Amino acid sequence: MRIERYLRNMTLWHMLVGVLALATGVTYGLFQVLARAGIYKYGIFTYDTKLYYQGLTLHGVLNAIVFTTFFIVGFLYIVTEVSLKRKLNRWLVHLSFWTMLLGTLLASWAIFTNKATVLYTFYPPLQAHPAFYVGATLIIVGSWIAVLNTTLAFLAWRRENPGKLTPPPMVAVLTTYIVWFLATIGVAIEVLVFLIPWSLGIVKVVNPELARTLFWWFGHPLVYFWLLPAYLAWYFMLPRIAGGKLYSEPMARVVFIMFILFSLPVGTHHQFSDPGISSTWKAIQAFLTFMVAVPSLLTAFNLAASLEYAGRVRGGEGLFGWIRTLPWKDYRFAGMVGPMIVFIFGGISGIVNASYSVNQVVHNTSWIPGHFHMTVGTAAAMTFLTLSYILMEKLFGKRPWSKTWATIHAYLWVVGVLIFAWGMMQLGRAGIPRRTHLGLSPYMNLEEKVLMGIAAVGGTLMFTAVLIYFVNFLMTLFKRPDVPDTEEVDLEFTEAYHPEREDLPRSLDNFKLWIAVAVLLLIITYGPIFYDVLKATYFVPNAFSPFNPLNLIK
Ligand code: HAS
Repeated sequence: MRIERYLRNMTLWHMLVGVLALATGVTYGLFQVLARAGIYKYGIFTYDTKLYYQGLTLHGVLNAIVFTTFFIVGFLYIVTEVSLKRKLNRWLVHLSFWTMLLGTLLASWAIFTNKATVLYTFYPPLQAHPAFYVGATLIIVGSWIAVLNTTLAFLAWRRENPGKLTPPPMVAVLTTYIVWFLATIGVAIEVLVFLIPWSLGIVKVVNPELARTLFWWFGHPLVYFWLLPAYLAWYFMLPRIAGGKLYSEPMARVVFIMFILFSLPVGTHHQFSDPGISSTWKAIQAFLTFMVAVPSLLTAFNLAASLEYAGRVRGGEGLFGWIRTLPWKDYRFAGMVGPMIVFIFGGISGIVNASYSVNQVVHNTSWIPGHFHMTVGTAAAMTFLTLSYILMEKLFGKRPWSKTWATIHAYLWVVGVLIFAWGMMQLGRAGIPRRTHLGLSPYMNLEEKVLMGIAAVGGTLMFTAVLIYFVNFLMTLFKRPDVPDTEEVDLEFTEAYHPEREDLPRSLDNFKLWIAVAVLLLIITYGPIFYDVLKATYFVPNAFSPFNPLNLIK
C-alpha cells in the first residue's frame, strides 16, 4: 500500500512526541524507585517529598497517557491505511495531532510548575490548575478526532466492499477505538461537568466518590486501550516474524469482540475499598473482571500454538524442542515475546487483584505498581518500542542502527522488570504502601529495606534498557535509509493456519451490534452504582493542593 509522505511523517511525529514523553517519564521513574530505597540525596539536589509527588505525577501522565496515546494513534493510522487500502482524511490527522499536542503542553506546564501535583488519577479533593484538566480534555478530544477519521475511512470501505469481512488487523483497530471511545465518556463527564468548573471556582463543591467512579469507568478500559494495539502486533505480526502462522484467525476475532463487551463494566474493581457502592455490585463487577481475563487466556493458547507451529516449521522437535528453534536473537521477536512472557505474570497478578477479598491485602500497596509495570509497562510499552523500530524500517527504510543492542534492550528490560516487580510485590504483601516516599519513612525494617533495594536494582536495569533504546532509536532516526524510498508500505501481516472463512457468522463482523450490547452492559452495571453513589455520598467544599503555600494554586 502506498502511504503518502505526509502520513509517514505525521506517524513519526506521533512517535517522537511519545518517545520524548517516555524519556522524561522514565527519568522520574528512576528517581522514584531510588528515593523509595533511601537514595534521594545527590549533592545539593534532594528528591524530597514535594518532588516525589510532582515526579510521580509526571511519571504517570507522561508514560501512561501521553506516550501511549500518541504512539497508539500514530501506529493505528498506518495499520488502517494498510489493511483497508484507503486514505485517511489528511486534515483530521493534523487536527488530531495538534489538539493532542496542545493538550500535552498545557497539562505538562501545569505539572512542571507544580500546579497539578495530583497524580495521574487526579482524585478530588486534590485540585489541579484548570490548565491541567483542559490539557487532559484536549488530549482526549484529539484522540476522538483520530477515532472519527478511522471510523469514516472504515465506513467508506464498508460501502465499497459490501459483504466482505473486515480484515482482521482492522478488527483490532476498531476494537481499540470502540473501547477507548466508550471509556473516555466517563472521564469526559468527570472533567467537563465537575472538575473544570470546580478548578475555575465557578462551582465550589465536588463529590470525590462520584468523581472516582467516573474516573474508573474510564480507568480500567484504558488498560485495554494500551493492550489491544500490542495484541494487534502479537496476533498479526509476530507469528510471521517467528517464521510461522497465526493458529486461529476466527478465535482472534472472538477475542477482540470479547474485549468490547467485558473491558468496560469492570472499573469498580479499583474501588473495592471505597464506601458508597454496594457489595453486590462490587461482586458483580469482580465476576465481570474474571470474564475480561478470558480473552487474554484464549490469547495465550492461540499465540502459544502459533509459536509452536513456527518452532516446528523451523525444525524443532519433541515436547519443548520447538521453543529452542524460535528466533530468540531477532530483536523483533525478543521485543514481543519478552513482553508476552512478562505478561503471564502481569495477568496472574491481575487475577489476584480482581479477587474481591484478596484485593483487600494488596490494594494501595506496592503490589499494584508491580502488577502494572508487567502489564502496561512491559506488555504494552515494550511492544510499542519494538514497533517503533519496525515502523522506522517500514516507513522510512531505516533498519535499527544496532539490531544487537535492540535485542539486548529487550532482554535487559525483561530481567529488570521481573526483579523490580518481584521486589515491589513482596513489599506489597508485607503491607508496604504505594505512592509513598519510603526513603523518608521511619518504619521500614531491614527485610523491607532489602526488598526496596532489590526493586531499585530492577528499576535501574529497566532505566538502562530504555536508555539503550533511546540511543538506538535516535541513531536510527538520523542514519541514512538502508533501502530506497518506494513509498510502498507492507506491514507483513501474518497468514493464518486456520483462516477466517466466508461462512463466518456475520454477527461477528457486526460492530454496531457489539457496541449496543456493550452500552447495555454499561447501563445495567453502572446505573445502580451511580444511584448508590449519589444516594450515599456528598459534595464537599474542600480543595487540596498540598505543596502550594496556603493551598492557593491559581
Ligand atoms: Fe490491571 C490495577 C485486574 C490487566 C494495568 N491494572 C491496575 C493498574 C494498572 C493496571 C495501571 O481487579 C493500577 C491502577 C491504579 O493506578 O490504581 N488487570 C486486572 C486483570 C487483568 C488486568 C484481571 N492491568 C491489566 C492490563 C493492564 C493493567 C492488561 C495494562 C495494560 N488491575 C486489576 C485490578 C486492579 C488493577 C483488580 C486494581 C487493584 C487495586 O486494588 O488497586 C487481566 O486482563 C489480565 C489477564 C491476563 C492474562 C495473561 C495472559 C497471557 C498472555 C501471554 C501469553 C504468553 C505466551 C508466550 C503465549 C490472563 C496473553 C509463551 C512463550 C513461549 C516462548 C512459548
